Amino acid sequence: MTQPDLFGDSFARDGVTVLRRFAESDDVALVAAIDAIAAEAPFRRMTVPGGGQMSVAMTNAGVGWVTDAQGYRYSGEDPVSGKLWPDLPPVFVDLAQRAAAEAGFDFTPDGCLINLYAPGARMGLHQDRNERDFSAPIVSVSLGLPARFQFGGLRRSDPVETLVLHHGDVVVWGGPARKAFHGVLTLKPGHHAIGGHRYNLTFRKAL
Ligand code: MD3
Ligand code: FE
Repeated sequence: MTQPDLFGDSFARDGVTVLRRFAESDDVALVAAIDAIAAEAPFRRMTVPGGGQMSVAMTNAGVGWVTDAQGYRYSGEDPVSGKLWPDLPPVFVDLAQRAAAEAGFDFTPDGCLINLYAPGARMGLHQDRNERDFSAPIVSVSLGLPARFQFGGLRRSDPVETLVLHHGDVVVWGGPARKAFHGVLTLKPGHHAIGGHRYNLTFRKAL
């Protein structure tokens, strides 16, 4: 029998490229960019079509992902302010392009969804399928407290593997991985130099 991956540090699935600590040297610039975005478009806990409120707080740069009673969609405008989402900062675009290139993709994102997990926040198993072009990968960047990320298959009922994502880890999700079910287990409290929370940036080609 295969040994369970207790440390979550090895993970091999078709279409998944894990770049450990790839973003670590940019962390200060990334957090400053997040702060600047959040000053214009504050983090908010969105409502899902079923009427519940997400535990993860979100904001966006570039093309933004939103949910409300009407459903999930991408939009150029922040529904809270009625203004365009802040532009994608160059430090975001550059990082996403370099990470995607490591995985063999020529990728330029048009949007970034920024997730803020306070302790207790989680994200249930879901697929990302509001994007127009599934040949483009999604690039994810983790900052702050570690998360237990769950990666399944093409059916909700498929078994999931747990991958621990640490500060600075970047993952490129393309090809067969792009439509896989995934989620994040409840964030445990802890201490980190950037604060007692976790950010996840997901770079997308939404339109
Ligand atoms: C695999 N975010 O924003 S990042 C999301 O940690 C989302 O906040 C999680 O799932 C987070 O939609 C996970 C890793 C990730 C992101 C998008 C994916 C994995 C993915 C899309 C397709 C397949
Ligand atoms: Fe997702």
